[in-house]
Amino acid sequence: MNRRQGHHQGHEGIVLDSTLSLWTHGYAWLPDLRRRTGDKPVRTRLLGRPTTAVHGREAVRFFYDEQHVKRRSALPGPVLDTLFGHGAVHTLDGQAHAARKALFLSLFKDENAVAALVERALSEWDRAAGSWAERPRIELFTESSRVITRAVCAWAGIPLRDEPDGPDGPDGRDGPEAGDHADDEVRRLGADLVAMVDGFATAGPRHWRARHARAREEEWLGTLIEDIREKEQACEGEAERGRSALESVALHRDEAGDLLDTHTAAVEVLNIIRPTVAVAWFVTFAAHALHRWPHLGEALRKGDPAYAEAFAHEVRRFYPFVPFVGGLAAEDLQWHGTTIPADSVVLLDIYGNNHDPELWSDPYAFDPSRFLGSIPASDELIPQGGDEAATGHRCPGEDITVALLQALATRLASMNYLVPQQDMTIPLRRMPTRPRSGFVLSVHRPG
Ligand code: MYR
Repeated sequence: MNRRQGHHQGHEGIVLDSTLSLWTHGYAWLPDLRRRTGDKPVRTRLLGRPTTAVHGREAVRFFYDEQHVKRRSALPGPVLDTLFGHGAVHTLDGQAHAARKALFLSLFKDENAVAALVERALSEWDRAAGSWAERPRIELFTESSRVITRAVCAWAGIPLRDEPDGPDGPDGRDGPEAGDHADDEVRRLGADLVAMVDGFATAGPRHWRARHARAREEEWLGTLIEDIREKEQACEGEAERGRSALESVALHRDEAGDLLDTHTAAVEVLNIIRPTVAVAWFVTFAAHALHRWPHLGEALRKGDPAYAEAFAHEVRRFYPFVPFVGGLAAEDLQWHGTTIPADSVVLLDIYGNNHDPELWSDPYAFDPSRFLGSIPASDELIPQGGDEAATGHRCPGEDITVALLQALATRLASMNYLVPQQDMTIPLRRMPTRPRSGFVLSVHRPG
């Protein structure tokens, strides 16, 4: 684990590039390589670059030490074109990262803000559930992504667009309560946000859908940001009022005191709303767990928040979502007898960690009670990254994820529905994966 000025050792040339194997094996790629190398760190090549994959609690601390691993230039172009966006907080280190991260922390680490978002999501869920009962079947993944899209946009102060040239106004926009047109907009925006996540790890049509989705939404959010900046200039000198998340990003100043350029600001607004909508993956996994192990529903319906939180943690641990996270070695590093050359890729095996028998007893058993009565350590449960959100690169939206998931899973467990025959297999070769059917259910009309 010591850093040192060493030599690059035999990394190039003899190790075959694993990129194809990653695309064909998906979540099993790193765990398979690890089984083959025994306890040694996995050495391979990814997208032509020498790569070392590490795992375990000590590896989490090693990986998140900024002296060891840097983010700048680490993320492959196709991942930025789709998932995170160019110029995103995920690509920053040091002071620039700390200044940008402070913006996300101010929005996501405020208990009242988290509670307000959960409340909105619950009322959107209840409203939508009324309409689900009118339909023979619904697909939970898509429906929950729309529920969360509507909630997070209202929460973040993002007005949902009207139809172009539609009847509701000359500027082509309207508020979140705008009825049918806003419904269309929720459908489109929700689908675009889902597409950005769905297309980051494939070279096929899903990738292109993701790129188009990102381009479309970056452009739209850019116009909203410009509007806010113009209005702010016009109102200069007026008393400051509470800012929405959208306004906070539009008016955020970086470590040099400058506004973000419009494109980067749009990227960061997407980095607020897209991961929030990605909670739909976990909601769908929660439905899968409730179906597979019905006694969990009984426990959730008792309404104990500690159990609901434990359930949410277990969904995030058990089901495959983030496969791994990566960065570049900041300099030549030593890791358990292996030299990691400067500028080579370092991966932290998230899926492997979540199922590591050294960390979890019976890791392939779904058991929320493993999280009852103990708060998981920051280097132990890392489905959304390790270390601390406040000082490092851990996901700042983790509290929101847990709070939303526990609230929506409890609502789901309390809903009266049937699960028709369907293909709910979760293919590990697909990244990101989910039950193939999207989890179809048939909601009973109350009364
Ligand atoms: C989100 O929308 O931000 C939530 C989804 C996060 C998936 C994270 C996947 C990380 C992949 C990193 C690839 C690194 C390759 C060097």
